[in-house]
Amino acid sequence: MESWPSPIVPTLGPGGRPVRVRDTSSGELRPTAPGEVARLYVCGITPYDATHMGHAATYLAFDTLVRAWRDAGHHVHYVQNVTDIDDPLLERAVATGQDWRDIARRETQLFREDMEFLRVVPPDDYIGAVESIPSVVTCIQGLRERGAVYDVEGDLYFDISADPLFGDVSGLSRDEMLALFAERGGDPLRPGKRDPLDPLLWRSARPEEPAWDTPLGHGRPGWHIECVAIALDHLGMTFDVQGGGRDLIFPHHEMGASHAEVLEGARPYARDYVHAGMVGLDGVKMSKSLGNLVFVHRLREAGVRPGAIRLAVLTHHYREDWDWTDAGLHEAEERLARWCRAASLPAGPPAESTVADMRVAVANDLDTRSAIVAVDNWADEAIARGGDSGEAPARIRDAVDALLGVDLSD
Ligand code: 5CA
Ligand code: ZN
Repeated sequence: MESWPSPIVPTLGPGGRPVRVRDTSSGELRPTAPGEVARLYVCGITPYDATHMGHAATYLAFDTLVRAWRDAGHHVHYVQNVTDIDDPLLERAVATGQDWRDIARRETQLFREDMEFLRVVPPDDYIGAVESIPSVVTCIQGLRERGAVYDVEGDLYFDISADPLFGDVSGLSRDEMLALFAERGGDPLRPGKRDPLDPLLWRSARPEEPAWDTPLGHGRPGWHIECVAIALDHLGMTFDVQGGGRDLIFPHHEMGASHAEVLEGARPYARDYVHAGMVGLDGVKMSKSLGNLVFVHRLREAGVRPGAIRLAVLTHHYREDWDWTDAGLHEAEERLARWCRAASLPAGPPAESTVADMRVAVANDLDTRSAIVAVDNWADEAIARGGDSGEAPARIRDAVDALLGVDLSD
């Protein structure tokens, strides 16, 4: 699929720091990306509705990782999927009388426009589930050769007992897994399954549902195997970071790791599993199914600047759960105005220690909050000095742009 145009990311030269992130599986803060190329997979949208601030916050978290890695001197190979065939799309199509393909096309295009507006660095490979069906089929055939697939009335399931290390991504108890599996698209109660937690790999064709002719029969892919097929195709085994929101830890990332490790007979699937917190509205997780949403395109249409949206998100640590509020957006707009004012003065305080503090902060588990405090301090001093003496603020503008994606010149 087409990705979206990239913003220009300034380079800051020597002095970038090695990046550490918290890995969900081990619970540790770990150094990332030992190689020259940092390999990242972030789970993309299911395009049945517009991008809300929860999605945007998750993509901004991983955008910060991309920027921190680049600053540390890595080339980044970034892959993201689009779940352009799945139950929620088909349900929305039935509910609204539209073609599921038109919904997917329209909402994916809106997502691209939102990401471009927010100055998010695009993935190098932006891959749809539908275009990946041949790869999904190859993966399922490979799992079948390893004895990890069985049939329930024509649908194919993954046998989690094929993976002796099943559960090591989430570290959840079986009861917790069962509850989340039922809540997040699983079918623990279906008769004929060997284990209630076994996930669907392939769904045979149902009347009125789209299906593809493949060596596995007429049907469509399950969810977890979609991301595995795309990640293995484009990044290969043992890539650096598997990212997404916290709601994907179980079952999605647990199942993905399990599929890939059984298929490849190697581990780990990803070195680190990194998860962003959930963004809510008035104390409730923002979700398409609940309808309590703040859409990026609505803010865009209301004339809110992308830098203000970025700062409203990046003042929170990416791992925390937080609520989107008008007050938070207003505070971010005021901060952006103050930063722009400071950066437009002819001279200001020396930049280098502020830039160094920002680089340390983002490399330390994407601590954008501390990076923002460093810029606040610089801006306060610049305004207090009144622009009479000191350094030109170009270096600060570059660092704010490179690391936080905020353009102070617009
Ligand atoms: N297509 C799948 C992933 S393969 C999917 O989860 N799509 S989604 O549209 O539901 O979510 C897209 C991304 O936004 C996921 O990483 C998800 O974890 C994240 N996300 C969803 N809701 C929120 C929220 N309220 N706060 C933060 N992140 C969220
Ligand atoms: Zn995914």
